[in-house]
Amino acid sequence: MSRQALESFPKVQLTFGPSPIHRLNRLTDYLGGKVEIWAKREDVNSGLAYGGNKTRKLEYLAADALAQGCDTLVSIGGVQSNHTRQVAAVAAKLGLKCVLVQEHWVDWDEVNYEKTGNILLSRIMGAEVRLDAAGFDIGFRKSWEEAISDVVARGGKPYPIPAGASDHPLGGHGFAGWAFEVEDQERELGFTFENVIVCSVTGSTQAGMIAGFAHSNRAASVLGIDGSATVEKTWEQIMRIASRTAAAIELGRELSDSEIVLLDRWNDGIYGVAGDHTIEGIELVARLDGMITDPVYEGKSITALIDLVKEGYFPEGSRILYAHLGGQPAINAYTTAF
Ligand code: 5PA
Repeated sequence: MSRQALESFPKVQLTFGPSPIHRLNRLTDYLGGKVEIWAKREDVNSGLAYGGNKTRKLEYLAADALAQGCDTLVSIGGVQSNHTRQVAAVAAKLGLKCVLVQEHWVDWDEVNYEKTGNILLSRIMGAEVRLDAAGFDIGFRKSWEEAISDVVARGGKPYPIPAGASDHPLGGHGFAGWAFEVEDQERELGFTFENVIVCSVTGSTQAGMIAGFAHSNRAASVLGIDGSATVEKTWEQIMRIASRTAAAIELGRELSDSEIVLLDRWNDGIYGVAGDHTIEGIELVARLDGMITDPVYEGKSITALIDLVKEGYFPEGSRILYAHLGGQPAINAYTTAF
């Protein structure tokens, strides 16, 4: 039922199609070989400015923007937001204008922080980039509302996209589709994954997965790894978006609290900065399997996965799926972390 309901929502194809799944052989061996580590690669899901998890979410929001006749995508994030870079790419691809509010979410004192990585790519793609002094918050912002009203004042028609394309009626749809896609890929592989590991900040990636997997009662096997360090707020946002998405795709029941799993041990106590342990995790996976993860998001979730395997959290013989959500361009703004 859920799957057909999701398919009734219009979508613009922005990804290449199903993202690849492969085994991380050397990491699996390094961790003793009793638990198999696999990765599903949203970091290579599209040819649009390196893609990532937002590109998959934006397939639904972009269709809505076009249907409403909007001419400008307006969104918000930190200075090194991956999300805003993906919004800029989608706007370029669809021939729309783009206004981005880039807030001071992270105190990272590196000379080129406001010039390189994601923000550089957004500028190259022609987005209007507005730097704003406000700190980290996944909620709605005044600067964002101003950006929207400025577009209207200029005679444009804005399509507002909240932080991470999350707190939006269509925010969870992309990753509900991801869950169904995993189930198709599992059929081809001939086995099912015991757990999915995913980094959560604004929440709709995990929320979508939960709504999608809930139809086969697998939602609680999605282990969210908090990267926000505002854990309660993120948990509540995941619950809200998962419930909204589940209703939209006709799950036919309420979600329970136990289906929203958000682990808080790996956020390093702060959004946007990696501790030594996270840096070790990033280097380990890079050196073993050539897989690059970033200090803000994926480095934290891959480190969580490594620690959980070491701690014996997963029973022997488990196959774990690491959702790689992208984020590598930001590394260029974090050279001193390495
Ligand atoms: C982001 C988010 P959610 O926000 O959907 O929970 O996803 C977390 C996440 N991994 C995980 C990567 C690489 C991400 O970019 N990034 C935000 C951004 O502005 O880039 C929304 C915060």
